[in-house]
Amino acid sequence: MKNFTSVTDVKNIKKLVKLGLKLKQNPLRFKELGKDKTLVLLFFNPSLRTRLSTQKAGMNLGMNVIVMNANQGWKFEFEDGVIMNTDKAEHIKEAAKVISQYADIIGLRTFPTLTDKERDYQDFILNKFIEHATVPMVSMESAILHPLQSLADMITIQEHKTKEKPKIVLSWAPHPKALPQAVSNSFAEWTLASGYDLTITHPPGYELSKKFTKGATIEYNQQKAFEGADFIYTKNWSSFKNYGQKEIEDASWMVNTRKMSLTDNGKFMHCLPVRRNVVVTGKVLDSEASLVIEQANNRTFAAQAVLKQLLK
Ligand code: AN0
Ligand code: CP
Repeated sequence: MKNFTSVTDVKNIKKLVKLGLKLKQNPLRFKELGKDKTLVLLFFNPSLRTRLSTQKAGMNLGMNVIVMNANQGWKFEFEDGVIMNTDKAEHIKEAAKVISQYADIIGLRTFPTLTDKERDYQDFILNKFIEHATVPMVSMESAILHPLQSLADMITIQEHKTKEKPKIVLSWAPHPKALPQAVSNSFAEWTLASGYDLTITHPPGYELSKKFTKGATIEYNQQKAFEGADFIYTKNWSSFKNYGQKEIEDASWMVNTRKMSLTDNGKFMHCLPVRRNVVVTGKVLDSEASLVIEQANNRTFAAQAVLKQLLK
């Protein structure tokens, strides 16, 4: 593995999930592996889980970790050949090479514009970093994917599934803000690559990019989708087609205990942060069926598995 940006960077998903579970049993087992190595984490956007769990993962492997709020440094220019006479003080060409001299691995969080679909779906900023960095890069949520979240989700599903091929439902839910499609794209590509049975349910107009959902069943009736499900993964996303827009404001899509009762004793999942009583009722979040805290816990071991592979 050269970089970690998508499930397509992973040779063997099952093995990586197993490694995560092994590291969970004994997080400090490879404490020597990262000795005198430096992990630099750059955040262009807010984070609680990714920031702390990736830092913790590096520390568990014995690495030194430097975390930077990238918006507080010089403003970067990403375009080639421009006359740099605006507010952008530093070109990515120098910046990525400079950071690479201080780092053995670089992590990057960069959200989409939600206005420039082409730029976002090229994963422009992440790929500019990859182009100019000279060390491995780890996506800590890019414009279109969130692979560390999805790996943690696959670890969580592995721990809780009672069938070889569980029925997994990815359900759109309401949210006051237009959000990225990254978590949903990523969850779809990882569940499908893992060979699971995936149903995606959302109001018409919220179809995700086919690039990540090929092989999934699309069901516009949320209640029908929930029937017999083993896992309900809830997330809001803005429209892909009508790019970055909110199509409807339908509170009836909130997940509640009545909908959960249609499942086959299904577990509830969400990447967090989650808006209580908008996306899902507090009752579901506080119920035995909720895996959200364990998902967040598994972020450490997912990141540790990835960093371990990259350090090798
Ligand atoms: C972000 C998103 O939807 O991509 C981060 C989730 C991990 N969520 C919010 O901005 C609320
Ligand atoms: N799930 C997740 O990535 O959370 P943060 O945005 O807090 O990192």
